Amino acid sequence: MAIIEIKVPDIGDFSDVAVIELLVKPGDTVKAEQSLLTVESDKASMEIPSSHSGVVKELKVALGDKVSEGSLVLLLEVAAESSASHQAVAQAAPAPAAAASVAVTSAATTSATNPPAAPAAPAQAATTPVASGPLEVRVPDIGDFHDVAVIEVMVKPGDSVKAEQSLITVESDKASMEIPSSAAGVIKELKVKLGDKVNMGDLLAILEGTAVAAVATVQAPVAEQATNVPAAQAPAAATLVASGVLATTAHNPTVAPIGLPHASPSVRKFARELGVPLAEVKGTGLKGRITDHDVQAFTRSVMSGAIQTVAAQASAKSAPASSGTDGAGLGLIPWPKVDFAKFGPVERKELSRIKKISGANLLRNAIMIPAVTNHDDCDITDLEAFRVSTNKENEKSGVKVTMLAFLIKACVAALKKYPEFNSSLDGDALIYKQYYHIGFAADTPNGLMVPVIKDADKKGIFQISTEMGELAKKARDGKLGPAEMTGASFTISSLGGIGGRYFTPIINAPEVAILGVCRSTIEPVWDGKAFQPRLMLPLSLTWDHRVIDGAAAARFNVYLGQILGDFRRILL
Ligand code: CAO
Repeated sequence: MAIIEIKVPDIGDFSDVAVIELLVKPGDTVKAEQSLLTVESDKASMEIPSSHSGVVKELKVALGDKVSEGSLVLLLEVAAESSASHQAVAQAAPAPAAAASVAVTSAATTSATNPPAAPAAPAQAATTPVASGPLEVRVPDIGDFHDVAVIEVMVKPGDSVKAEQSLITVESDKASMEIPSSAAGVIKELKVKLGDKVNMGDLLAILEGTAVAAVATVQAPVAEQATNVPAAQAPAAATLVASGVLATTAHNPTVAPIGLPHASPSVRKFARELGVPLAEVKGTGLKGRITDHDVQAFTRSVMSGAIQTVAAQASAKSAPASSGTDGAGLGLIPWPKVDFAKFGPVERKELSRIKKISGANLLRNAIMIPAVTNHDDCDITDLEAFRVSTNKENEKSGVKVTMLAFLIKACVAALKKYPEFNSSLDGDALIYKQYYHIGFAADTPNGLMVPVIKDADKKGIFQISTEMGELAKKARDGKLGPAEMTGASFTISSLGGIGGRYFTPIINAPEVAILGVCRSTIEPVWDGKAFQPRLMLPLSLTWDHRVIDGAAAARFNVYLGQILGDFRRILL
């Protein structure tokens, strides 16, 4: 075993950079390439990994310390032969950090065997005026970074930018850096978006306006150092190339860079993987820095319901209809944006007010309820014959009885037998309703409405039919009052007058079940000896699995079928 000193390697022109995160402590076993600490300048943060496997004996830096190339970071206990071989490597390579007894692999260079970074040389001043007109801004030489993700886009088309103003932030798993514009002008077109992977030379933006090519006496960026290409060889201004990471303004570490939460690249990566909005996480690290523990704590709070993300609050508030949501609060990928006009003529029409309201409710109910639908058929041959004869008998009354009125009565009987279908969830409790108010979906020119037949258990088929007719007419005329649409304990959605076989209706929360009914048809039914032509009614019962189980749903449907098959059972 041997103790070796781990020192800050060549980190380019960064000197006196603050230690903002300690990722290890004495006693920790670290692997080669494992990050030890995070340092940060005003434009970039980077993690300093260990070049060796071993056990941390002693930390030589504390949070907030300023370090530069060669600063002692920690003492590491390593296997003796490992120490010797590393010494050899370190000595073989032209020393980027001559004083280092053991070089730590640079976050940017990632390999200790890389040739050394170019000495920090001021980039050449190039204040040559550039003719006005479109100018291409490209990713500069960012060293060994390949396919780095754009994690932030700070400008948009139409924005005026100054030379050296940051345009985007890119991030690898070890470092993040801002890419500034090397020229002043107006952003005409952005060529990258969040999540894009970029490489040196990729086109970032088209800039318009009189501009001045890259800036004088700026220090060579860390990213450029990483390429080990002397500054003199850096891409010239054939096209306007954004210069690299620049230290032009004083950095206040208590304030995150514009739009960029104050966290190290690995923490940001961790947050991205979990879908955590870092801007909402309170940092408990040095000067408000967000640590991985903060991200974990935030995630736990969201999962336990203790807090809601801003996106979740916004989507709950606006509860947009159908395609109106971008799914952000759910961590979903964004809603596809398609220019339909590209494929043919189109016309845009706003959704009706009712569609917007019902859409928002349907969306919430579809997402939040673990719903299951049971399909079944029931024999209504005799009931239909009774309905037809009843209507004939009462022709003069002006009241026409449809199957829906019988369905309402049959459902009330089933709800009485299986009361959980007539309940609502209230936290961890169920509210069993002692009343039977049945909603029925009504198709209106403005969209779906659900009038409610109150106290259906106390009403006869004629009264229910009469009320249904009145309420359906009011719904179609847009004259339903709020009281006529609220208070349902169970809902029926009948498409029987239209057609179809089965469907999966969406539960009308806070109810826990809904019955969908389609058009009855004559079907051959085996009676044990022969096929008989029977009028079969397709049923689709959707239920909330938090409250109801599949067996109960099957029993409900069977019982409903028995009643509709022989309505006398309702008296039993
Ligand atoms: N099988 C066969 N025929 C049926 C039937 C069924 N299950 N249900 C109704 N019918 C018949 C009726 O007997 C009537 O026949 P006649 O014209 O010969 O008398 C015809 O279909 C039309 O009935 P209706 O629809 O006017 O009356 P209803 O009581 O069945 O329904 C109402 C009333 C308001 C519910 C209905 O008009 C309606 O709006 N339905 C659409 C509901 C809806 O949109 N649901 C989907 C919600 S999810 O988006």
